[in-house]
Amino acid sequence: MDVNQAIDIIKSVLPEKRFLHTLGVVKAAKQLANKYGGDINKVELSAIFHDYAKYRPVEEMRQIIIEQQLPKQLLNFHTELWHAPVGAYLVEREIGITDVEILNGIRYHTTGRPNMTLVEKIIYLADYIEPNRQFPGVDEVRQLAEKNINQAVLQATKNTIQFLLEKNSLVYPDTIDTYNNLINKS
Ligand code: DGI
Ligand code: FE
Ligand code: FE
Repeated sequence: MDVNQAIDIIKSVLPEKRFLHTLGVVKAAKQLANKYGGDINKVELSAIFHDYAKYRPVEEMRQIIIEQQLPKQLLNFHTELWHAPVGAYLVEREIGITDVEILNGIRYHTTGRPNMTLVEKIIYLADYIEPNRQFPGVDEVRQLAEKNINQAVLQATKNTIQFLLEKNSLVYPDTIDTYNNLINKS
């Protein structure tokens, strides 16, 4: 798939603000791929489509999770998590991308997972640090991303878990497992 064609497609399915966020993720992801040696073309396509399903109706996503045998436990957690695995499914079905590395970058961009591939780490981190993001702690993660990708992913995960705890939100097991896995590695 040609990158310009991919950009045109995503522009047509996202509101302006989310499209600008996506361009920021593409920029950050390409920088990380240059620094850490990731496959630029895969990283770029994964970044372009990472939020493909973000605006799908919740009921459509629920049906896809059930019918396509995505993890059932997603249904017991916040619907905000659903666009990542549902996005991976829809990007394959509707866009025709079959590359597992690209699809898994999309699938795990919200929660992470243990033993993430380089592409997965890059998309997860780029989504967190892209230039339009301005939440507390993001600059610290940006600085870590210059030096050590695992430490940056760990800090982003810690910040996300802390943010969820403050809100008394449920924390999805993959998010906790990402944290535990990176603590074991550090
Ligand atoms: O889609 P984006 O807004 O670009 O970013 P995202 O896909 O990382 O989604 C972010 C939201 O997902 C953010 O509000 C935090 C939330 N989130 C991440 N991990 C978990 C989570 N929400 C719950 N409930 N549980 C998690 O483990
Ligand atoms: Fe997302
Ligand atoms: Fe995003």
